[in-house]
Amino acid sequence: MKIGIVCYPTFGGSGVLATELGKALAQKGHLVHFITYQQPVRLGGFTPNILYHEVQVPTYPLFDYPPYETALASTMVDVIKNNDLDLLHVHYAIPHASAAYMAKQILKKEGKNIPVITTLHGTDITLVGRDKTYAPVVTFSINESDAITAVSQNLRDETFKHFHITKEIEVIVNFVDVSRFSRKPIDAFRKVIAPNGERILLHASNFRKIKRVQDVVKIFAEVNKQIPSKLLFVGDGPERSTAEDLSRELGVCDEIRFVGKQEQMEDILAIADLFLLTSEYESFGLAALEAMAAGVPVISTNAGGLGEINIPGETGYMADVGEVDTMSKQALSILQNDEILKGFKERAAAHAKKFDIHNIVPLYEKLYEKFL
Ligand code: GMT
Repeated sequence: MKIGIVCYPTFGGSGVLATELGKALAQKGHLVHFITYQQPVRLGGFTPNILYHEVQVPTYPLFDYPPYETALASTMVDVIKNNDLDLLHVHYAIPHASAAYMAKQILKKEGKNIPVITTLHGTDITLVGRDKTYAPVVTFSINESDAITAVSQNLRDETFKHFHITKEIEVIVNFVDVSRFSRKPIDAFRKVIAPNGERILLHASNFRKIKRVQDVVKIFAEVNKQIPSKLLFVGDGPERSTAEDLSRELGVCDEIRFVGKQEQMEDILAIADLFLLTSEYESFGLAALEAMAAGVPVISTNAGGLGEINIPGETGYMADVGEVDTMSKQALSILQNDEILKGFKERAAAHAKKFDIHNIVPLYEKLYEKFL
């Protein structure tokens, strides 16, 4: 098949998932065309069967806001026509689903039918998409998609709750390439972070308000009172400085490292003992799944779809949003004993296998085949 994939090219979960999907499809012999404003971060170097088309947005003094959606729709038309694509798969509704609708209508006038599949990822529905400045367009363009998928049962339910959706939404859960994350820890790296064999806790996100990164610092401060430990913060975003301020206030800044955006998550996860995800909402929590695949147990909130991946007492624990004390105790109960930690690590890795790329990608292929 010749498949167009549209996504955000950044470190966010939707872009990561879309890129990994494209790479997996290309490996299976499909021809994949990425249409994005920048090369997706997880794309890596040259891969046969993958082409990348950059959306250029020309500026003009009149534009206070350059019309990205128009440029995207026009690029879609160009790529679909000139490469005779079979279908277009857009990730994250805003503005990809509406740009795809526009491209589809243009191509229809020229006698080409291009099926559009929209995958909903989370904040496109639960946060941004619900804002009334976007909601009518989001509702319309989701309904106009030929197929709609959501990355968790919870997100499917939320979509029906908040939008008037007239079509079925298929749940195709997020996936992880388990083989990529089953890495041996690099000893030298572990020693740099935890020179005296301290436990390593980890949080990775885009540091938006929804992630509640201050809770991560508070949990760590409690854990650190009882167990020699270090905290790694991976990623960057608006709340990073708040987290840094809090770590100084709580006297744990020397035990915390902010390492910024990182591409080699598998190497970082390989040295970690516990992953913390304190979000107010997660449609799925791909970062937590990647942690589990690397054999790292997860302490998370029970918000959104997190309960669909984190099994309390097996792969980690969950607590209500903001329940910092509970999450600190849960973290300690896992980290205090080597044998207990080992058990959680093994079960987390075993559970992640259910979400392995080889189990989930065929579900997308099956969906695509319906339109050929
Ligand atoms: O978490 C973010 O803020 C990034 C966001 C995105 O769209 O890039 O992630 C969403 O999509 C991921 C992949 O499907 C999910 O694993 C995340 O849970 C989801 N984030 C939220 O729902 C907040």
